[in-house]
Formats: sequence, C-alpha cells, structure tokens
Amino acid sequence: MEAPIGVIDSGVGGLTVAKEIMRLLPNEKIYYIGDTARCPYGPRPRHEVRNFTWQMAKALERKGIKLLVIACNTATAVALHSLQKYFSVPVIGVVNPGARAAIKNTKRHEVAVLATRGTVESGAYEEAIASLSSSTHVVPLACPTFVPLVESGEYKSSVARGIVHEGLKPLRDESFDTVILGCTHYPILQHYIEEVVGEHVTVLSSAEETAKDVQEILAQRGELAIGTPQHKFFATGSVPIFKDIAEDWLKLEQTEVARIKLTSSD
Ligand code: I24
Ligand code: DGL
Repeated sequence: MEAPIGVIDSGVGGLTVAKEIMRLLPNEKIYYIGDTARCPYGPRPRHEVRNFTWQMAKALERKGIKLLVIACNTATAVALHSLQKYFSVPVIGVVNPGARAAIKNTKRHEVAVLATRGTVESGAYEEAIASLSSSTHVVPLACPTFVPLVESGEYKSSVARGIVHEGLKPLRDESFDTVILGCTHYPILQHYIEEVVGEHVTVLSSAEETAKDVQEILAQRGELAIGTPQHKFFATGSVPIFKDIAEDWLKLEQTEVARIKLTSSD
C-alpha cells in the first residue's frame, strides 16, 4: 500500500526503531516525527508525555499513514492504550514487542528491564510481562544517566564505560538471564551493557522486536509496500542537527527533514 508508516518519538532516539524497520522492510516509506524541542520525555510528568504524544500522532494522522509506531518507550508506557482506542489505523508501541521477546528467551523466568524513570514508574513493562507470563519476575531499573550520556556524544569513550558500569550496579544483587533495553538510546550502549551483565545473559532491544511486529501486522493486512521509498522526517527543534544525526545513524544521504510545529490544539 502507498501510505507510509508513521513513527513518533521524543527526539532522535526513535531512529534506532526506524532503522530496524528500514532494515526489515526496505520498501516501506516512513514519516517520522521527533519532538526534539521538548526532548527528553523520560523525566517529565505522565500527563505531559501523553499530551505531547497525542499531538505527534494527530499530526501524522493528518498526513495519512497506514500504521503508527510509538518508538519512544516513555510515550508508549503512558499513551499507547488511549491512542489505540482513538485511531482507526493500528497503533503499536515498543513495550509489548520487547516483553514478548523476553518471555520467549528467558529460561529462569527472570527478566531485567532498563529504561527511563518515566517508563519504570509507569510499570508498563511489568504489566506487559505479567499478562504474558504471570510467573516471570521483573527487575526494573531506571538509568537516568544513559540518555544524557548518549546525547553528549561521549558514548564511545571510557567515560561511557564507567557511567554504564556505575548505572548498572544495582543489578549486582539481582538474578536474571534476559535484559530488555527499554529505551530508544540504549542500543547505542549495548556493548557496555553486555560487558556488565556477562555472556550468559541475553540483551534484547525493543527496537528490533518492534520492527518484526510491524512486518507481521502489515503482512496480515495485505498492506506491505513495494517500490523505493522516500522517507520524510519532521523535527520540532533544529533541522540541521536532526539531519546530521539521522544521516549518520541511518547511513542515508539527502534525507528530507522539515520543521514541524505542534500545539495543544492538535
Ligand atoms: N545521540 C542522540 N541525541 C543527540 C546523539 C546526540 N548528539 C550526538 N549523538 N542529541 O540520541 C540530542 C540533542 N538534540 C538537540 C536538538 O536536535 C536534535 C538533537 C541518540 C540517537 C540514536 C540514533 C550521538 C549519535 C550521533 C549519531 C548517531 C548516533 C548517535 F551523533 F548516538
Ligand atoms: N525516547 C525515550 C525512551 O525511549 C528516551 C529519551 C527521552 O527521555 O525522551 O524512553
């Protein structure tokens, strides 16, 4: 089908999800909104995150999309269910795909979830995991230093290694065989996270699992695209900064990035 897949996020982090969708479904056109002017969502009160998420979803609905992906874990945690009730196109978030993959993987029924404060406080991952497997124990951990670390550009340095090791210290006394990266930015730190948890623990990214869900839903509805897509990106903040990060991360040239205004009347 001609219509694009809509992807919304608090900023550029959701490009980790967009990249997985592009990799799995290279013919699909993506319309992406990053609310870079109001990023990060992680520390914000839930009513605010819900409000901002609605604004992005409505803006994409007006542009015409066949499916909406909430790429931001914090936004998914507080807004998914209400958006699913309102929109006529399928709306998927990143929490259920991550939870499902973790349940499939865990042998000991013990899963750790790394996420922002907002996501951890919402209890969304516990709820999603409990509905799939009531016997699975969840160890949630907020890692509030990780998003600023990635966004500082220091994510490859030895400073990054130290911050990740420090942030994951509370996991030392916990038992688990599976970790969900429940935040858009954490796949960037995956190597350091794997170093801390050790080789006997599987680290899963919600981003990758979500792309599989998108594929399944579109295939089921007979809505998979054919052809060469021209993606469009919209940012509420700086266009050149967004473009730089997007082209670097997605390994694309000449991406189309425009400024978008979101208001409470949306
Ligand atoms: N990564 C993210 N956000 C940033 C960044 C980064 N700066 C460097 N890198 N900045 O998120 C956020 C600041 N805003 C200001 C307003 O405009 C938008 C940006 C993670 C991105 C994950 C795809 C590091 C970096 C990069 C390129 C690719 C990946 C990456 F520069 F981690
Ligand atoms: N996109 C957010 C998430 O996945 C991380 C960045 C933010 O706090 O806005 O939870």
